[in-house]
Amino acid sequence: MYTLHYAPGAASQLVHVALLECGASHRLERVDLEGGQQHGPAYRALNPHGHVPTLIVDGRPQHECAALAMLLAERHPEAALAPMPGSAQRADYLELMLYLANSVQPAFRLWFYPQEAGGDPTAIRNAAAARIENAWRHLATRLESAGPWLLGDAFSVVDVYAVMLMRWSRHLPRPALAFAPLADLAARVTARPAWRHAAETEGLPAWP
Ligand SMILES: N[C@@H](CCC(=O)N[C@@H](CS)C(=O)NCC(=O)O)C(=O)O
Repeated sequence: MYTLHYAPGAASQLVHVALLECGASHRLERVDLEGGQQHGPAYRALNPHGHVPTLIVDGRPQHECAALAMLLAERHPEAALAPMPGSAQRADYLELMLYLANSVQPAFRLWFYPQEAGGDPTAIRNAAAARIENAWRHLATRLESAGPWLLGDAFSVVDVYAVMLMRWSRHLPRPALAFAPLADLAARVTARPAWRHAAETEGLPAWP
């Protein structure tokens, strides 16, 4: 039994969808980000960064949404959420997960929390939006040449991760859905029962 500390529509959504895709037994604990619960001592004891998600795995709190999705894919191989070591798609899988985690998600952090970077918030947000738009271009090109999923023929946690981030761009100057291959990917992922169930449980407004 896993416990996911989450906030609606936050980085925890990737883990929530992955748990459902795996059919893994779990319970949810909502963290009130607006009320600052993530900064309180009880939550900081679980997650010293004061971020969601935190996933309790075998009694231990674990962090980082990308790592948690990869861990779940590994612990539940029957769900086929990731290419296993030695398979042909493994290198692309690792590359894309780390690309989303290292290049795309941090740009969203700058967009949503420009004050953390210091400097002029408008300039920081403009730079973040440009980086995010470049990422959409890169992913759209990839899907055009080798779709329909980001790893080609097989759905994986990479698709869920990308679509979660795409959703975050809905109020940016050029949202992901402006790119036709990405809009197609969003439609595929959000039609899956796991995404729909997570979105409903988290109370997210309809998207796309
Ligand atoms: N690197 C972390 C980042 C998580 C993160 O930025 N979470 C945001 C919500 S999407 C958060 O907890 N924000 C609350 C805060 O920073 O006070 C991960 O990928 O899990």
